[in-house]
Amino acid sequence: MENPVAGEVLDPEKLSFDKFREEVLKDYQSACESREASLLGRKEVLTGKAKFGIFGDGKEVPQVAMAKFFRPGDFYAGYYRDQTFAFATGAATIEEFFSQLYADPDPKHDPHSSGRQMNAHFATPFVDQDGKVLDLVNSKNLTAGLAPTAAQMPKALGLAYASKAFREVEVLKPFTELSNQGNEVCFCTIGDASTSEGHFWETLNAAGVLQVPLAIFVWDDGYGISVPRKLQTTKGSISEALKGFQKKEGTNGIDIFRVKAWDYAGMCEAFEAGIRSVRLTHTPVVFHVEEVTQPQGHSTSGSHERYKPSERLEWEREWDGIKKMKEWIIDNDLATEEDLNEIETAAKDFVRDSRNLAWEKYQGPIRVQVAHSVELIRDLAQHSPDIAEQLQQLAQTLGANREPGRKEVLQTLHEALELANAGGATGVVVGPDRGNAGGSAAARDVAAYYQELKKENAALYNTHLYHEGARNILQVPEVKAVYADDAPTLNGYEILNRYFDQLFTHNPLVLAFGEDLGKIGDVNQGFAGLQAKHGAERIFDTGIRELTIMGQGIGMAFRGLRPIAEIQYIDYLLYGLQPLSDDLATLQYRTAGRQTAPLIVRTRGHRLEGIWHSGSPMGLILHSLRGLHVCVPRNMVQAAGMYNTLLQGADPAIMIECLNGYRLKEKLPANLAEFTVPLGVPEIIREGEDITLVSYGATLRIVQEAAQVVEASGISCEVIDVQTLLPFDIHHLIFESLKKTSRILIVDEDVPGGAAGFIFNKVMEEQGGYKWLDTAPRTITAQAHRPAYSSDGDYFSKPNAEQIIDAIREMMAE
Ligand SMILES: Cc1ncc(C[n+]2csc(CCOP(=O)(O)OP(=O)(O)O)c2C)c(N)n1
Ligand SMILES: [Mg+2]
Repeated sequence: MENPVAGEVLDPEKLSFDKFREEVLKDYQSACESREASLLGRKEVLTGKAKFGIFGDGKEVPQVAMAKFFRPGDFYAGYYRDQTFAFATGAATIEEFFSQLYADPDPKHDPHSSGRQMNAHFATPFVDQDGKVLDLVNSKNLTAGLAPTAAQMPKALGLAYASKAFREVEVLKPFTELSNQGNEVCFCTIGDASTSEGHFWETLNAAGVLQVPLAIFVWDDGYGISVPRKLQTTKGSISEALKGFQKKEGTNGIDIFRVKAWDYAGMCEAFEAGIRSVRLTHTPVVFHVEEVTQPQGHSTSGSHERYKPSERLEWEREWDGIKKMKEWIIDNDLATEEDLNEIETAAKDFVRDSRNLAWEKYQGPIRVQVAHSVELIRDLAQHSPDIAEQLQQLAQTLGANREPGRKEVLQTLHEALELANAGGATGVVVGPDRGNAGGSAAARDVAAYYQELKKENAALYNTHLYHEGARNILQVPEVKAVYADDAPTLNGYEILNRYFDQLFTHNPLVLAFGEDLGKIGDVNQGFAGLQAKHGAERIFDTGIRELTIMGQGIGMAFRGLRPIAEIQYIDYLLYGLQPLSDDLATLQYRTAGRQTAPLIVRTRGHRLEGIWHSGSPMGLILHSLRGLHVCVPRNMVQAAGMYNTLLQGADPAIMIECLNGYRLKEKLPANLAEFTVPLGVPEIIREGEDITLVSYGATLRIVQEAAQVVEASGISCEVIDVQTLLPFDIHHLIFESLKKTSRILIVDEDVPGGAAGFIFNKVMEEQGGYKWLDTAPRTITAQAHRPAYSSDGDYFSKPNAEQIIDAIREMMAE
């Protein structure tokens, strides 16, 4: 193996003195520039040019030291304090930092979030517009920041785990475009207070067990906003509290370093040794960086004088890292005070220029919109004498706005149109869609521009929830399942088992893991025997840790793998929901499509037995996981087809298999590894004329039972399986069915108003289904309480066939 740690040297004996000095001064310059960005950034907020700011002042020196050891191919998962790291690694410029602070939506100006995230949430590109993974081996890779404390931890585990997989899984070794033999380290940062979160502990425990190249830097500034360390951490010290995790001879575990944030040389030494070791041995490491300061307090939302005692504030001034670094440089004769003062002055100028550029770039296009709007409104005024004065006033106010936003432009145009609508003497009328209908030519021009800007803004603010390029899920071609004449009939779980066997044979990038998934092949035997066949590195057991199983999957998916991560029962999804909702579901949106992690979450649910083994929290899933696809196959053949579809796309998804479907018989398709079930396309599984019954998953079997019963009375039911809840019926097939039947009953085993409410909204409002109704539409759902145990409990808690039959009869009689 190539020496993975070559080049990580800051030893003056190995570098020429000049080179060493140059590097130190460059670091000093980076630290000073970053400090200036913090100081100026805060001013921008206080003067109203930006809405909110959170800055990295006080954390500069640790971060320039950390950045020295971050190599191309490495990954970063951190939080909002790491601007210095982003600047020092070249992942962000100071101008971009200000663009993001202003929320500039132009991706050329804020390439990290296109104005969608608060400042200091950095992200480098991971995929191209068509969802193809970029050359991550030769770039420094920052995964998109997120605000919930410790939310970076779960994905960090997965980013590091991928290196282990690339190093150890035989079939992954040829993927040299994705990994350099697993030599990549995931750098993860966290604040001292955020280590109180369960995320931190679960991640650390998993990393200690798994032995992955994860380097965690704890920025210990003694506070989480106003709450001091002693209320956060056992023994008031995270490295003390972590001692039992320390790796020893012959054990697994992690290495722990303690360093001081003002000690530039000490940190360089510790980081060098720690990173060298983690890269080589995959033993995780924690750097407890103590005595960090926070000169400007937590954020622009308040002042730290409210909670920090004056002695602490005094201490922070005295032990400011940049001040100490300056003293160290002078003491070691690396530069004179004058040299350093010059660097500081240059840093001020540079940051001010960057700020000015960012502001101009942000305001430029808006000013063009303002100028054009003013012109159009003034023109309208000339043609509308009765409202001329008010229109002139509108134009005047907009034109005089010194810091206009896109919102103000649109609001002003709308107001002008409202005035025109009110008529005045000209009788101007512009349609409610603000389109080109009616009104004078001048009014139509205003309306047309309003429309144009609305479209433009929608493209800026309302795109990229899902992948929009060549690997868009709706572009995956449909390949129908084909059956041999003598196709065997198997149990559902056996269908899946054969499917996964073929999948793991053909697709080396797929890995599957979860509780009881490896050795016994999952609790319903979908993977039975497959670990022995495909290897314990590809199909494996994990600890009971849903949160970090999800994070592990997310991180691996970031790195070009196609993980299938299990939640054993859907009822336990809540434990893993936070990273799915906050991180995964928002990822493409918050990076405007530059990052994606196409994780497939596999779980099983719907009716079985008892409060925690029969859940169907589909409303919860639908409303917390926009940004994932939600697949609810009625049987395992449909599930296999959906897996095939998902694996061709670039989006994440959750697959909910029917718990009570594993032992139902199904015919085995001949093209198991190839056929696809298109997402968003419902299937009519029983044709009928009188009433449309809409459902999915396990409940469909009860719906079919009911349809069968009422047929004897001459009632013809059309039964529709929606197949996927997100996307939902993209061709409006349910609407087409309603045209024929004029009656609709939605059956769902979630709580009242859950998924049934979602379907109702889609069909009635989005599809306009109400137009064809002869009777009031209905839903039948589970009860509001959790389902009681046993068959009777299930019967009286979940929808049953008799309820459906009665509802159909009532609706037919209405
Ligand atoms: C889950 C969650 N809870 C609360 C917050 C509000 N919040 C933002 S930062 C913060 C304190 C974090 O302190 P620490 O981890 O020490 O980082 P520091 O800001 O001191 O660098 C809190 C409570 C949040 N962002 N996320
Ligand atoms: Mg803190």
